[in-house]
Order: sequence, then C-alpha cells, then structure tokens
Amino acid sequence: MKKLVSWQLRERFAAALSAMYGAEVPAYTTLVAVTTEVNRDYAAHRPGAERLGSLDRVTAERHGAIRVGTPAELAAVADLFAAFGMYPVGYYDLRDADPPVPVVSTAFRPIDADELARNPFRVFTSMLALRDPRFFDPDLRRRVQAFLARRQLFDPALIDAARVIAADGGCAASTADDFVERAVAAFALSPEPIERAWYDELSRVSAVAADIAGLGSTHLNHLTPRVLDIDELYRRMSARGITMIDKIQGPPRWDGPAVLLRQTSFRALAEPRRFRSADGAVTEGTLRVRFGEVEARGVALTPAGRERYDAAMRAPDPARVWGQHFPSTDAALAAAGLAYYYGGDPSKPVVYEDFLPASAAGIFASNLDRDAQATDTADDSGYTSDWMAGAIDRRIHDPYQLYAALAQEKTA
Ligand code: OOG
Ligand code: NI
Repeated sequence: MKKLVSWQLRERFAAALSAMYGAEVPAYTTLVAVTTEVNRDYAAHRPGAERLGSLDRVTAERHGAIRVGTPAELAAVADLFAAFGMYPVGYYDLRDADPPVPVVSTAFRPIDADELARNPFRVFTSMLALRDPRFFDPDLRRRVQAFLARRQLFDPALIDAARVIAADGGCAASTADDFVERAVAAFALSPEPIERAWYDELSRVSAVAADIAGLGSTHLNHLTPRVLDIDELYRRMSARGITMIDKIQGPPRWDGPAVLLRQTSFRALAEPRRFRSADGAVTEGTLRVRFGEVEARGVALTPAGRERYDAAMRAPDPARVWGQHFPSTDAALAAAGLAYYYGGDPSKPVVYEDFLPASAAGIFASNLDRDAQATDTADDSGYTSDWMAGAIDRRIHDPYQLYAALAQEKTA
C-alpha cells in the first residue's frame, strides 16, 4: 500500500488551496502569473539567484493567513496542521502594534531543514483577543463568546482523521485525496448568508472582529506567493493597472544582502456576498476583506541582527541609515554574528521562514477601512506565548532556536 508522508500531504494541501483561492479571487491568479515571470527572469539574469532557495522551491512557495475566534478553534487548527507537518512557531502580539489589531497570532510551518526544503508552506494564524477589555466590553464579549460557542469551524471527524495522520506521519494514498479535499474545503468562502445586523455591529468595533466573529465559518484571508525581486514585481503589477498599497513593508531595498522579509499587497477587492436582514430577507451585497500579497525573503537574523533591524526601522527614513546598521556583505554579517548561515559559511544563508509583527499589523491595517481603537483600560487578558501554548496544549517553537539549529547543519 502506497503511503504519503506529511510533506507530500503538505505539498498537496498548499497546491489545492492555491487552486481554490485562484478560483475565488481572480486577481490572485494574475499575481501568481506575474510572480512566476519575475522569478524566471531574475533566475536567468542574476548569478546566485537561487542562493535563497531553488527556483522550484520558490515557485511553489506560499504562505496563507487565517483568523479564528477562540482557543478551542486555534487548538483544532493546530491538530489539523500537524497532519501536514506544520507546527506553531513564534508568538505575535498585534495588539501592541501601531495601529493595534485585536488579535494574537502564531505561524504554523515545517521546522526541519529537509521539510522546509521539500515544501515550506506556512499559515499565519490569528486568534481574536476577546479577553482584552481594551477592545471588548463585557457585554459584547459575552455575546461574541455565545456566537462563537454555537459555530463549528471543522468537522470533528476531520480533526480526528488529522490526529491519526499526525501520529502516523502520513496516510495511505487512497485516504489522502479525501483528507486534503476536506481540509481545503474548511477554508473556502462560505455561501451562507451573513447576518447583517450582527456583522455591522461588530464592524463598528473592529473590522477584524467582524471578519472573525461575524460569520459561521473561517476562510483563507490571503495566499501569498514568494518573489525573488519584489521591486520589479511591484512595477509590473502597477503597470497592469493593479493598485498596490503605497509601499513595500519591511527592510528597504539596498545593494547588500536581503534580510528577513519584504512584503506588499493590493487592496481587498469587493467580493459578492449574501446578507440576511432582521426580517429574514436575503439580499446580495459585497465585502472587501480578502486581498493579494506577495513576499520576498532574505537571510534570518540572529537576536543581535534583529536589534539592528529594529533600530534601523525606528529611523524616520530607514533606507537612508540602513548602511549604518548593516554591513554590505554576507561575510561581514556572518563574522559579526548578525545573521544565520549553514555551517557558518556566508555563501549558504539560512532563509527567514517567519513573519514581522509591524509588517503584519501594517498588512491588516492597509486592507481595512478602519479598525479598533484600544480604550484606556488595563489589559488583564493574560495573553502571552505561554498562555497560547497552554491554550492549545502544544509547544510554541522559538524561531531563534530553530535557526540556530539549522545553522549547525552543513547545508540546507
Ligand atoms: C494576517 C496578516 C499577517 C503577513 O504576511 O504578515 C500576514 C491577516 O491578515 O490575517 O499574513
Ligand atoms: Ni500575509
């Protein structure tokens, strides 16, 4: 009997989500096509273009974003993704960002070098920060909790199957198609009508709260291809008449080694959705929630390198002072202990596999008309990385430990 192991399931899961998202959001298909062109051109004309990942890996590479309401929903997501060899890495508290977003997040992804090389699919996963009184008063919190307690994001049979597959490290090929199909369907946009009054009430508090708790299901919020030259991508998308947000988030463009992560997006498009009003009538309407994003990845920074990054980004114009914070060669970055390289060899950068909280909050904000204002109350929610680990009964991996372990290896 032929068995598929977790990376093969992950590869199928990412590809099937991509097909679904392309059918749901046509502009995504354009973005993927332009990304593929840019990558091909870049790989053909730049020596060393594949130093941060082979053209094959980069072409298939995606990250997704989903949003859930409760710790129990987050725990179910953790169980489901474990079947694909994806584990929670890092804790992102976007409530501290400017502007604040009422969520706490982690990223589910593969953690071993060979698993990353085979398929690095990752999903940024946010949970509504309902216990934070700065965003939710007790009355609204109770009503949101009651709504969330009534919904079921995942069929319990799907989660049971995921647990078995995770424990076995894969499943029979005959089971795989059905499992992947059901997992993908859980993230499709639901045709169910949205309760207008409830959605609107939540929207007045927070657009993110409405997107998470205004519906009976979750959905892929975006799916992001990886590009080797994001400035060129930005130019080509703009030339096609697609309005991108006004900047590229993360480190500025410069001639030295690319570090961490650069991202940009186009604004959410109006999608047809059905609404149910208080008298039960169902009408057609639109929502602007889902958007297209693209990312370029660089070398992973050590804690010391990350401090430099944060300092540079605090400057009014980071591009102007970048060279004062970062040396212009991999050899110098490696020698100063600022970035990770396999076996310490500056020709073998360890790719940054995670996210950036300021960019993430910027991505949320750039695609919302407006969002929550935190009130001046004390935060007694207790949300921390340890809290999240306890809530989902799983270890939340420390990204620096993972990069340090990769850097011990000779090669990717
Ligand atoms: C997640 C935003 C974060 C990124 O690339 O930083 C993210 C969301 O909008 O749900 O995906
Ligand atoms: Ni994203």
